[in-house]
Amino acid sequence: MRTNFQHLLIHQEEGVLTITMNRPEVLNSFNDSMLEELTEAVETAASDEAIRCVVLMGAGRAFGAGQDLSGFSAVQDNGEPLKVSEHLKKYHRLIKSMRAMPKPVVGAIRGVAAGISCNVALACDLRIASDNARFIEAFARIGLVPDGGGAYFLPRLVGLGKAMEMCLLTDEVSGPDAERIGLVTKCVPVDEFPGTVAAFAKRLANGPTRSYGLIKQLLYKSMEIDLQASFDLEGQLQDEAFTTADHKEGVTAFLQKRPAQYTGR
Ligand code: LHQ
Repeated sequence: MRTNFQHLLIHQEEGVLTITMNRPEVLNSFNDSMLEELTEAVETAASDEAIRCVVLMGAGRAFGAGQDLSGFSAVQDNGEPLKVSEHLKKYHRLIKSMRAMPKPVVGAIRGVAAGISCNVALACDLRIASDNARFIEAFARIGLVPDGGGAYFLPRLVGLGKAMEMCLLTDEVSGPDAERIGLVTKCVPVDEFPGTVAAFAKRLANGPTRSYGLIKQLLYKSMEIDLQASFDLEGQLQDEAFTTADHKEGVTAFLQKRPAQYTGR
């Protein structure tokens, strides 16, 4: 993994890759370059066996404020109307890569997560929030619809009623409320946030990584298929999990009454 990104900070330690979006002066809102760099970092992490958990966070006081609106206009430089759907395909690639990543992706949300940054946070497998977190489905504030998978992820996480409320009213959801409605795994005081995120990520990085990757596949796919198809998929994935070194280690450790030492293989 290269570390010389213009808009990302990269830190790798003990199986945890922390990617920090780093445009704090504009609350880490996305320009093209940060979006491309983030996609590259995520896709590189996917195939790097030394990385067993990815943490995504923002530098400074925010997670992210969505698309950088200062450089974005409905009319392009050449006077042609902008086809936003073409631009959105770049976000879709990022989000699909996050979901397909065969290891856990943790969103670490301190401060505001608005617009498409909120939805990138929702695309993570798990989320930890600080108590000053603010989740805002800000799109309707500027006359847009939720993009970046918000309409897909949000109702699945919190139910249609709450999702509709967040998208139509665009009111902020605080970190404690996000924990209460199941939008995040845990909300902690902001001074405990770095330690909590690090411990959470380390726990995941020390887990049975291949099993985690298969669990992601099974849960995400099962949201879209019927019971029989889910049974078929669970059989196929369990056949694969059964052959892993970590499964063998887990059973051996259980029988020997000791903690398992997973290697991610
Ligand atoms: C920003 C931004 C920003 C530039 C804060 N851009 N500078 C849309 C269009 C097309 C294609 C793709 O998809 C999308 C999806 C989207 O993401 S649409 C939604 C875009 N995001 C928003 O509408 C949120 C805009 N930002 C805000 O409403 C506020 O900044 C929030 C509520 C996020 C935070 O408020 P505050 O904590 O009060 O901070 P602030 O407003 O003072 O912002 C600090 C600075 O960051 C400020 O610059 P300045 O030079 O005055 O210090 C802002 O202009 C800048 N900033 N968001 N998206």
